[in-house]
Amino acid sequence: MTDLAAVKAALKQQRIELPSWAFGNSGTRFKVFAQPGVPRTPYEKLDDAAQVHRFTGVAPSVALHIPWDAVDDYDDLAKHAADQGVAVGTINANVFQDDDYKLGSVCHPDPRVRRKAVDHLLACVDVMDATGSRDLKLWFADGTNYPGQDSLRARQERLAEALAEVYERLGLSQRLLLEYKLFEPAFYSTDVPDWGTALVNCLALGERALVVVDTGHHAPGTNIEFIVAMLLRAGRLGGFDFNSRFYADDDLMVGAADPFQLFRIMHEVVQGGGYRPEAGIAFMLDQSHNIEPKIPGQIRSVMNAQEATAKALLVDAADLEAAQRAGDVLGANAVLMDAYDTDVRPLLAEVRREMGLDPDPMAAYARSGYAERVAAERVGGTQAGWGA
Ligand code: RM4
Ligand code: MN
Repeated sequence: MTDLAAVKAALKQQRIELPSWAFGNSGTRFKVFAQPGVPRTPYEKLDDAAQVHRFTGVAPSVALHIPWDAVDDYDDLAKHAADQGVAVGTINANVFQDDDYKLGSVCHPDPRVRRKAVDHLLACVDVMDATGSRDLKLWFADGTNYPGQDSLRARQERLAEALAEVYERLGLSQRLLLEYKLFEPAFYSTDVPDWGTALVNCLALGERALVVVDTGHHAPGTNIEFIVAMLLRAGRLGGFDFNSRFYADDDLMVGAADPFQLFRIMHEVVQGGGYRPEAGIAFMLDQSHNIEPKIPGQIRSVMNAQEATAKALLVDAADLEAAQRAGDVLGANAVLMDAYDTDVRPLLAEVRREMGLDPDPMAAYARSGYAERVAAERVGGTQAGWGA
């Protein structure tokens, strides 16, 4: 029997980090569609993120992307976040939108460009110092489009060298999270394409170097929960960038494409001890709301993550283990499916009520009038966007 009180307690202490870029305009390489009321500054992005936390109660931190969220005074930005009831979370470094980075950033063949990229990563650590952020998240667009274009091995040397310099600069309570992605924008080779490459690099750096699993960064059919189990075993799972994919790196709402996969991932997290706060795993969203309204898109995503987590917490671990040990294939599968097939929405509504929240965050946000208010207030200026 699963202990319902313990499940509820675990759901109340869940933490999901929101991406600042989810609140700005975004799109595909074909078109970025503007929406009314979109933030014009990093401050306004934090205001919007605070709404998601206000109605869900489990999203108290916001990841920044530098330079998209560059400001003059990071202390002041962190103070503004606190005033809104949220905190600045992970710092994401952007070394993929400058003309200099055409052939890569930290793996670029020209040492001048590599220096520029590493200097930006070091500047991101300065931002972390000012905001009190724990994690520096690195994703590199580096790779090649044509066989022979550059030496695959030399690029790995350059990558290792750059990462070592950044790792050295981190404070003892700061961590380096290395994210991998199968392909895109490079189409022939990518310098950090998979969890193996990310893990090998992290192992060489030290114990505060950890791998990030972006759920959208795998080939179709990849068993992501297996990767999660392996990284947890190795003590090197740093966090997740949650989103959904149907085809490539679609950045759709988590749990929208494959809620069963999300459940299986959360099951491995729970069974592997990764859900305990001491495990330090960062559960982040990395999404773009290109055609749907952004704040409700984030609220829905947080709710989807909560539902998958609730189901994973409902798995009867003792029954599952007994069936597994007995070699009871169908019995073990049934234990898992019983949890997955549970409608956890009433349980989550109860959890929210007990947290002093509205049981229906989507409806409560819609009623709040926030969307209408910011659409009226935020006229003039330049809307934030992901800069494509
Ligand atoms: C990348 C990767 C990074 C994200 C950028 C915007 O594909 O997922 O995590 O910061 O996109
Ligand atoms: Mn990501």
